[in-house]
Amino acid sequence: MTKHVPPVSPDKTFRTEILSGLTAGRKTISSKWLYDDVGSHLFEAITELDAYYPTRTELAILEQNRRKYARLPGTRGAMVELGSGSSRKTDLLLGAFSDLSVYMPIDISANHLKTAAEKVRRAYPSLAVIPVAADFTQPLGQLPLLPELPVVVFFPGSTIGNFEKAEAAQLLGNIRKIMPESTMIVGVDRPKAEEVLIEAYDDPAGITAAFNQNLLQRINRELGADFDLASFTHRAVWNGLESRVEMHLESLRDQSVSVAGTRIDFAAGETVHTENSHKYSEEAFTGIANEGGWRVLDRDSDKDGLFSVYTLQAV
Ligand code: SAH
Ligand code: AVI
Repeated sequence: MTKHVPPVSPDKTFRTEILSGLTAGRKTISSKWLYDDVGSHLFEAITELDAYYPTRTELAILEQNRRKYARLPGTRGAMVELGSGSSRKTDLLLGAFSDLSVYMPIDISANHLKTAAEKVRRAYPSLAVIPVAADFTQPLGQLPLLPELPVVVFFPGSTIGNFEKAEAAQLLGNIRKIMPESTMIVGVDRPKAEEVLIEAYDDPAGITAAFNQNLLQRINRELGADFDLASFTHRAVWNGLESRVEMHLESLRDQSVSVAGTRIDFAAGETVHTENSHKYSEEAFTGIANEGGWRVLDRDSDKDGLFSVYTLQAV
């Protein structure tokens, strides 16, 4: 059974956050809301695209180094995964972590999580699989208690890059507080040529555009809104100052939309900022990890220097 701690997207939280984001001076919606059932499937489709280099690059790094990661103390206890998605990368590690007894995937996308957890259960019958449908930016103290076991936290995908720098350090700090002696394996995307980044976040097949636009469809579905999808377009923008790719939904004309009974006005060219995807140098990520109370043990990258997997120790 999937544990809901606390219930993930009670309509009220979604409604409150969407309305406060759309009525702010600069319209912004947290990227965590991109992941309903449809969004999670679209994300999986993105990971298969030639243009989207992070998934295949991280998978190759994990595969190459998994014997080394299997020597981390936590692998003899419990693995807690943040933003586990399909658990495809996990499967690769679980094959090497033969002494692991508990796997706790945490994800906001409840149905997707349930399906992925069942698959892991079938593949590793002796592992206790405890899926937790939760928003990991909320107090994690409410997680089901782990038995007294060493813990390895797995945080792949460069999902850490979807947070503002200060929030990322705070999130790492919260994790360290509730899992004080743990080690972490965390995937981090690196800065690279702008053309490569824009192609990855505005792919020719339009899957990323569909992923971004699904947010408006979700708001229509769940909040009875009347967004006209043809009047908003996907934009991927490189923000060099912040070293991040930003996703926006740009209004193509002056228009008003009704969201949960509230009228929201858009000017032509105005955007809703829907995601940040930070690209960190070693120096920048080490700074964030240290601020969150973690020491860098090791870093592994592909030969082209596209992506890094760090191992961290809570201090
Ligand atoms: N780890 C997978 C999936 C990455 S996509 C991979 O590397 O391919 C990001 C995942 O994090 C999604 O499954 C999404 O549902 C989840 N997620 C995003 N924000 C979250 C939050 N605040 N709390 C819990 N899960 C979150
Ligand atoms: C999950 N996250 C790290 C992805 C990223 O690359 O920032 C989400 C994504 N957004 C557009 N494409 C993929």
